[in-house]
Amino acid sequence: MAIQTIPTQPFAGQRPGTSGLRKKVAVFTQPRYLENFVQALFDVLHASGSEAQALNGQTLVLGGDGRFYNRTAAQIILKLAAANGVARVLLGRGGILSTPAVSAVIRRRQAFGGIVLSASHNPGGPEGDFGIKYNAGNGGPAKETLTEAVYARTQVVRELRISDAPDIDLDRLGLQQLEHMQVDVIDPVTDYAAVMRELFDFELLRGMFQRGFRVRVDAMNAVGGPYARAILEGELGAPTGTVVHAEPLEDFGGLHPDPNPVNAEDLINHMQGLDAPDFGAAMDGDADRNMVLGRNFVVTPSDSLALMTAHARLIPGYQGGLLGVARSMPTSAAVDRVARALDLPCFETPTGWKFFGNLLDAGCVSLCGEESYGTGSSHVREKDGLWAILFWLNLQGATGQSVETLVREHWRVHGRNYYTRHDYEGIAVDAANALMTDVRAELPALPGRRFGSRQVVLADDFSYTDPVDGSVSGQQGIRLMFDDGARVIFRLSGTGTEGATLRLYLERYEADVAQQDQPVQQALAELAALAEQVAGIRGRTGMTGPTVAT
Ligand code: VG1
Ligand code: CO
Repeated sequence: MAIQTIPTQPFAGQRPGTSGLRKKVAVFTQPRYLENFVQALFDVLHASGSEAQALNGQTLVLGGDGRFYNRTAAQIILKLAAANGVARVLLGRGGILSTPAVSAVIRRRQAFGGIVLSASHNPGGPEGDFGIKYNAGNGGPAKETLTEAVYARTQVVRELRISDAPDIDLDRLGLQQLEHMQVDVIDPVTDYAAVMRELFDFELLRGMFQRGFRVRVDAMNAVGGPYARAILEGELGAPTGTVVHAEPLEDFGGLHPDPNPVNAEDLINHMQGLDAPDFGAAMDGDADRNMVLGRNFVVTPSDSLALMTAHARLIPGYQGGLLGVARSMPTSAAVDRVARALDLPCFETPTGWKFFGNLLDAGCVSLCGEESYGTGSSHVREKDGLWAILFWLNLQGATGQSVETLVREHWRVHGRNYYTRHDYEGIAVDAANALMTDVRAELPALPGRRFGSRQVVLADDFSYTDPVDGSVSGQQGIRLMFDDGARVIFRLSGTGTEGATLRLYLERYEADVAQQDQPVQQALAELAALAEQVAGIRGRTGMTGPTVAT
């Protein structure tokens, strides 16, 4: 066993996006591609300064969503860590840890940081995507200053420090030695389950299952399976089979673990019909996203956040009330109305969980959410799929009401924010950039302009100044806001690996209960047409409509 110094050449394009570095497996498996990125990360973490204390002698957490290349990548990272002065790695057994579990382990064990191996909701398998993300000592995704420093370092990295020791046994719990570094293989669920026990009324949930409350959780052959099984079926007594597609598979069994009504069609089908369970839910590849459904009823993520905010005091972990709430800019303003009613501070951040970190750390907010099926709280620094599922279960238990009744009552009290996201996938990068540039150029001329019954009151490119550290993030999405509260937002995805994806977010408010039951796409058709008029999406992309509408 020896530590080697190996020369390397920089790769172009190793800039992390909305959530870490994501590339095709074929890109990641090139010799030294992963090594370069991780070495660059370690170099930056070694550098002294306010951003990061030295990595030497520290503990890191390591785990991933189990997709293709997860195990190989874990071995490589361990050997790099051992050669770069890391004292100890807490590794999820089999290289497995969900994203929220990494966050929980970092926080509970006061680790220096952690590495998540996941491309989250992106497809897996040899033809699919792989990803890597660094989380800091607060358990949350690295801030942009750090990811930019890592990117800069990848462009000049010339040397790798790596051990030539044999692979460790990823599946054997307990301590192993790699050079001077200790590898502690831990059960992936234990720490996470302890956090859930502190937040929810497990007695109440056990009683629900005893009385025959029926749940179907679709883990989509991804990493959420072992967590949902251990907690729902193991600890709470839900019948075996409550969690389906529960085995994490390297290619997700061909499923696309991006829970939305399109990809989770099987779950949607099960939730319809006379014999449907009381409650259904799905998680994504790394188990940080959630989709929740009642019998014959799909909950929009933005509504989910609003309802959680409204009812938080019914949940033990939040019975003292919330400090405040935050949502990403494109997320609907449903939660804003609840926050106003409860007199809670409400923050609007750019897309990506990393922007919630400072607000959570500073005690400004307790709940956060994104329209992309992500909700979470101050218990970790990631969005958390199973947490959201347990929250909704606890809420149903505490109120005795069904999902549909809860949501409809919410609309009656607060009004309904009709909401949809249209994704145009696989657009030529140049065409997507040109669209954004051209719409941006039109912005000064838009305020005051009428489109049918609506008038534009604000047209800008969202820029965010972090209230805690004052950092500024510009060009976070083009938004058109109208005099009736409606919004149209254009944004390019920062998680894709092929071409560009345009996301078009549409929202309008409906206070009239008699008007709250329209099909969503119909209710927003006028806004979709307006967006087309402003941006000319069809002409520019040659597409006749969105790839997916959720
Ligand atoms: C998407 C979502 C964003 C989410 C991000 C990571 O980003 O829109 O809300 O935070 O994915 O989620 P983008 O840049 O493609 O729109 V996950 O579960 O993929 O880590
Ligand atoms: Co995810």
